[in-house]
Amino acid sequence: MKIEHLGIAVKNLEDAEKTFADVLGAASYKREEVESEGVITSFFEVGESKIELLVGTTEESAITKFIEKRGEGIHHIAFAVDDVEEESARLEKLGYKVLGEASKKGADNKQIRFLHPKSTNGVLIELCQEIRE
Ligand code: CMX
Repeated sequence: MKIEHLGIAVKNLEDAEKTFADVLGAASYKREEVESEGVITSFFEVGESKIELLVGTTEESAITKFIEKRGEGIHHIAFAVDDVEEESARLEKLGYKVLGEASKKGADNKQIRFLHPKSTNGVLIELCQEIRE
């Protein structure tokens, strides 16, 4: 439906929050830890989309590994979808490598699922659906 957010892997959250607040002219509106993913996130609004800064909190965190291997930078693109399970099934059927057995709860009240970057031109794609209570 739209680019929900761009995920950026950073080494130091405070420093990166200052940089992006300077660039965007507005401060981060929230920080949220996603313990199951080993990350702390920090969000900025950019029009109808967001920037999500991500710092790893454990050695096993995908963000820690990403930074070790590739350095800081754009980590993923998240597309807003109406139904994450439906979209995952559609893409799996088309032969894309959809990660995990099912969607899981991510930051910012989203149900999320990833497509492996090796099946999508080297770009990690997150499908994310707003959780409707
Ligand atoms: N973008 C592009 N390529 C990436 C990548 C990324 N973000 N992360 C890893 N890769 C590459 C690696 O460099 C490696 O490439 P080579 O084989 O050429 O060296 C390859 O993918 C495999 O990397 P790996 O470290 O062995 O990782 P896995 O295959 O086990 O898993 C991945 C890779 C991308 C699915 C996983 O590391 C990941 O990032 N999962 C998403 C976790 C995440 O972002 N959680 C935060 C959620 C917060 C929220 O939004 O709610």
